[in-house]
Amino acid sequence: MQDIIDSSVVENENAARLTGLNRDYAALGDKLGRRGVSIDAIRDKVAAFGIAIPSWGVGTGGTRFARFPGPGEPRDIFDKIEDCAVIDQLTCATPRISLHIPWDKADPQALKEAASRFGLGFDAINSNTFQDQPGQRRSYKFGSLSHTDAATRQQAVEHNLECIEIGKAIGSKALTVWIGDGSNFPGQSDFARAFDRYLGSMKAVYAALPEDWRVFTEHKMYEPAFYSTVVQDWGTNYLIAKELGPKAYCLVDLGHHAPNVNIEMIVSRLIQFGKLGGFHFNDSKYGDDDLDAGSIDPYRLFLVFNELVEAERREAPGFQPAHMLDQSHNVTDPIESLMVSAGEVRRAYAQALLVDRQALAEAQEANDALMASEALKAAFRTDVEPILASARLKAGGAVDPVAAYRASGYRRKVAEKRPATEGSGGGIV
Ligand code: LRH
Ligand code: MN
Ligand code: MN
Repeated sequence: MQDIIDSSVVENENAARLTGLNRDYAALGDKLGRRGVSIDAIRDKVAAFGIAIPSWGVGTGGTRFARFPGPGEPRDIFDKIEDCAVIDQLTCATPRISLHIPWDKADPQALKEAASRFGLGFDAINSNTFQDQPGQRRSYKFGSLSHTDAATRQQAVEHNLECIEIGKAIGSKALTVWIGDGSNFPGQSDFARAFDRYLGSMKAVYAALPEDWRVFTEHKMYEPAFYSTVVQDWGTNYLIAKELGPKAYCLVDLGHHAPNVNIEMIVSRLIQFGKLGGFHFNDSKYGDDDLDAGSIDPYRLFLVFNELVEAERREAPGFQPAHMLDQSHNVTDPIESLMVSAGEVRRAYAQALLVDRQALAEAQEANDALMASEALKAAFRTDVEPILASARLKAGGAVDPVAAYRASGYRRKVAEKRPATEGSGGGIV
């Protein structure tokens, strides 16, 4: 397996931090031991927890108003795979990439070879019928899988079938479908008929899924349609998964809800009824901001993981969620953001593993609201960084991934061979 960052850089950076880490790990281990928790067992669970990197996340995303690209932007999917390899080399937390078609379209064999050189695999494959592509016969301006025109729907179905074929060739085991279909004016669309058309199209996609595949449908309350969206919330998403059958699951993108919506409760409901497919992790203050995971409301991320850990503990039927990031980086180096975000997701997982489940259950039974809340807060307040760092170190990664990345000069080096790209306005202002 090939390393992109010189191993001596990582070793030197780690050596400078080793004594401190060992002391912090021992102190935390002592503290957890008094609670009957084995720090090594938590560390091993964290080390086994992988998060998929979205291929589109390693380029500067920008907003719909402008994009300010940084130096050394990836030119194509093969550059993106290399950037993903750097993230995984240093974090040892991101073994798979989630591709978006047609953005990442290339010879599947070449994709597979490029990824496996770095020990990477592919997670869910994403279809795109929310944009028109050059030379496309029919436009998605007024919808895709739910379009009023049967030929446009058929084109969108065929695109999803092609994604399944590509996914099969590269070793994906799931298709994620998000559509921008909806309306901008009251009356523009008949809600029921549009949903019927969508279900009809998705049934055709579902029928083409291989035996061991799953399909994830992703809900989103608004944007690009600003009055109504065909797959607008978890309720509609659940109906879809139920209508389609056992291979259909709901995908929860944290940014796709109204502000203050209780997402952890949505997660609980989907788990309870065996339909949680996975996540697009990110954070937001206002809407689908696509900010870095854990950067605004880490407690919410922890509360989501509290549900996941509880489901894992009770071995909830059908519980096998896919964990993917879906972020847009506007002002940071995307590699740094993704490394930190993968760490934040693991942090929430580690903290949730520390919840005293018996104390929580007893407080719930006794209607002791304060102690129930404290059981969660005690775990959330624990600084689990030594656990995360130790998991990385043991797997051959960096104690401090951002420091090692900066010391490596990777961005400067790729900037020499990757030409600068132009920033662009969204053109919607
Ligand atoms: C839509 C979305 C969806 C797309 C991605 C690029 O807002 O979250 O997952 O595929 O962004
Ligand atoms: Mn998403
Ligand atoms: Mn989104």
